[in-house]
Amino acid sequence: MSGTENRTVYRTCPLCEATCGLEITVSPQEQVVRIRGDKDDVFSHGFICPKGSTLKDLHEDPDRLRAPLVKRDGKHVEVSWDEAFQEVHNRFTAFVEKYGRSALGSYVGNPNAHNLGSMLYLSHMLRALGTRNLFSASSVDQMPKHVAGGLVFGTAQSIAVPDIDHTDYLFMLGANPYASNGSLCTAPDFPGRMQAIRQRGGKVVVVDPRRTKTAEASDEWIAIRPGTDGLFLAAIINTIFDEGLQKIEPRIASITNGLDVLKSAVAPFTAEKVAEPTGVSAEVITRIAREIAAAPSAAVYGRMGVNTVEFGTTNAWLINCLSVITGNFDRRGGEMFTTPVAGGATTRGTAGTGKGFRTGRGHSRVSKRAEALGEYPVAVLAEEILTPGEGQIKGMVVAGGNPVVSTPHSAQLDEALSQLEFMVSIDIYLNETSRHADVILPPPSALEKDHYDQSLYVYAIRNIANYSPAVLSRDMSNPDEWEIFVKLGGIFQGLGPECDPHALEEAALRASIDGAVKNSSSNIYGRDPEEIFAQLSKDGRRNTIRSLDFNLQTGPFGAAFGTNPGGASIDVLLENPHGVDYGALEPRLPEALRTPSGKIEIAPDVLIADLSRLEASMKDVDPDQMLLIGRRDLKSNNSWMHNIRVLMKGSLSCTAYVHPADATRLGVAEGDTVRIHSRVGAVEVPVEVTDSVREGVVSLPHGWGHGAPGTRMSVASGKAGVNSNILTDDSKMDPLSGNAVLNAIPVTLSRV
Ligand SMILES: Nc1nc2c(c(=O)[nH]1)N[C@H]1C(S)=C(S)[C@@H](COP(=O)(O)OP(=O)(O)OC[C@H]3O[C@@H](n4cnc5c(=O)[nH]c(N)nc54)[C@H](O)[C@@H]3O)O[C@H]1N2
Ligand SMILES: Nc1nc2c(c(=O)[nH]1)N[C@H]1C(S)=C(S)[C@@H](COP(=O)(O)OP(=O)(O)OC[C@H]3O[C@@H](n4cnc5c(=O)[nH]c(N)nc54)[C@H](O)[C@@H]3O)O[C@H]1N2
Ligand code: SF4
Ligand SMILES: [Mo]
Repeated sequence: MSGTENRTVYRTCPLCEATCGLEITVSPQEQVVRIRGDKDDVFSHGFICPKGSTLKDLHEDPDRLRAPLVKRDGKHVEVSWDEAFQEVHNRFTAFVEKYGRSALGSYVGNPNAHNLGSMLYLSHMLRALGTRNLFSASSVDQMPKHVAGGLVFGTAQSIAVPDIDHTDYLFMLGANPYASNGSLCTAPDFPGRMQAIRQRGGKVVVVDPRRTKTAEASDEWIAIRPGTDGLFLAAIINTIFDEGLQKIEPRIASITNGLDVLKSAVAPFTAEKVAEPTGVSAEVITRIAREIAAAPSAAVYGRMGVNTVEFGTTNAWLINCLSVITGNFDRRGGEMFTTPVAGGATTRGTAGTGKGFRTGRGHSRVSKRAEALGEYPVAVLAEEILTPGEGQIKGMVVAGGNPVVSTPHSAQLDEALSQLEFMVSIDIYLNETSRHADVILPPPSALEKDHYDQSLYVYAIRNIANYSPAVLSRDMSNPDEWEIFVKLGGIFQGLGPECDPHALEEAALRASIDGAVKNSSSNIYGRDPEEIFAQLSKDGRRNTIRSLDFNLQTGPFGAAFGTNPGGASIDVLLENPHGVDYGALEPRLPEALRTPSGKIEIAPDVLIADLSRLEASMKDVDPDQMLLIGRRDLKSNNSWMHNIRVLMKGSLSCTAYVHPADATRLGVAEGDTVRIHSRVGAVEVPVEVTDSVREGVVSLPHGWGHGAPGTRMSVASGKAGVNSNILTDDSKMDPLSGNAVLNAIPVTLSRV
């Protein structure tokens, strides 16, 4: 593109789940001049956080990889794309001949959830690998929500979203949207929306061992002992039943199985009994139960702090239960399912019934952990690599992930990856994980890719659609990210390094069209596949935009290729660069259910049975045990944005928060270095003494610990911090989902 004037374009920020609209000014020389919030964005209305404008810095970061790297004699050297794919082909072919595909593994990281190319095509590559050893960041994150939602409502995507814009009472556990901007609750300007609850006379209660900014901005902070939310939630539910405060809507009661089972199963959890282990008094528990029951509407929302603990799935489930029994499920101001514009598991197939959900279709080789969502828990990845025997993982493909920093007992995984005989990373940096790769394939920067949040809009507080074309055109000799995945898929299928990703993509799209026209629940049932393909391909469209158009047109608001004029399509989104708002969430039950019974299964056997483990956990609570919890900072993003200078200068740093009483007991003062020791490792880190953490709790951010040899992140290395996952324990897990335990880790502290 050329001209003499700046141009202004709009692009959704891909950095976190808030999906803020950005207004980006680009000079005639194709330089980004300015990035600010898009005030006309239908969802974010101009909101932006300090990270949003750094897409320019990210794009211009000299350390960001622009060409593939191949490891030769232990050093990464730049090669051409042809050479890189040839290298992958050669190494892959030799590897599979020697070990077979069962020795392959893969890990998929968080940025893929923010990436259209990944959403549409990553699965092609994973299938082509032909291995069951699939891992992802989901099992250090939200897997418990998928499992609980799946068991109760029928699909892994059956995760209800708190209707924060309309609620009268927000009860929030283990979430810090003032730093994270919300998660599995896509809501740009979550803090502003939270304040609006209070301004309209509602109440916000935050349950967190730390007085976060979110807690400070709420009406009430409950400083729970880490890891004990399950007891707290069970006691709230029990209190509601016990006092007869349940008010289950008749509409919901008639489609819910197991309410009586639930009621008797929570009976052992009285407020009096759980008060000591949770550190929350019986009075507070009882009052909160009454408040939630009495509120005109209440939304219960739990996130990382209640998902990444030993009772992660139980917590996610109890939150659903609390919502159902107080009449808040599937109604305005409570929790509802989104109607994703590009479609999703709750909009496909037969309305109101389905195959249901289960885990355990296969188990990991070494410690026999159950599969969930086609994956094994990433906490067992290192042992799968390190333990000899049939099926031992000896080769890995890592896509947009940094498990060496982000998964538990990370020193062990670091060692394991160094022993692999074949490793490919698709990554924009040479970092702690990709340094182990034989070949690193860097996708273009975010500004050079088109964008649509197909994944995050599934969990948004409104039904939104917003498509952004690439802001800057890329050097066309560099493949787009989708192209890397499809090309690798071709290579892994044995089609050779010359295979054409465009042809493979077209074949896949044609297969999707063929499937839809034969599916009686599709809005294009019975149509001519050639006609559909021709419409999608108009104006020479292909690849991401074309596949997305297919999803939009066949989605719940879809234009259906002419039969629903004005319905959702890429044409409509191109005409609306600030996005299209398809409205607030609406009740969707029973239509959104996909359980075999067509009902809400409020008391699944596995969850009920596991309550005995929850009950037993009460006696394990040791009030003198120091517990480690995590922390996020607004100016940081997991492990990979510490190379952005503007974010790193100033207050952002890696420190341990310690309560003054603990500091006195340990003899440490502000700025001293402490050694934190867990079962699996130890780190040394400066202390900040603050009463914002509960006594007995130490808070350390994750995503740090840079500067490893062979990495290329000059800014991050200059302020390296320590990796908190050196301390987290890979042997601890939520048994129901396989999710890692990242919070409530027993540690000891000593002065250095
Ligand atoms: N102790 C502790 N550990 C945690 C957490 C915690 O709270 N506490 N949080 C967990 C959570 S919620 C998550 S989601 C995980 C994240 O875990 P990961 O996904 O493994 O780690 P990230 O830090 O997100 O690393 C992303 C990687 O993708 C690369 N990247 C960035 N953009 C792109 C792109 O556009 N394309 C490609 N191909 N690569 C890109 C980055 O360079 C980086 O290597 O960490 C988890 N780990
Ligand atoms: N700035 C920024 N934004 C991000 C990210 C980031 O790294 N930086 N990461 C993104 C990602 S991948 C995700 S998944 C989301 C996560 O989004 P959130 O879940 O909102 O983020 P966290 O800051 O991890 O919040 C978890 C809270 O749980 C508390 N907590 C710890 N243990 C317990 C416990 O046992 N019980 C209770 N009740 N609370 C506990 C912690 O103190 C913390 O305040 O954020 C996303 N947004
Ligand atoms: S809140 Fe998230 S989506 Fe919005 S500007 Fe910040 S990083 Fe981007
Ligand atoms: Mo995450």
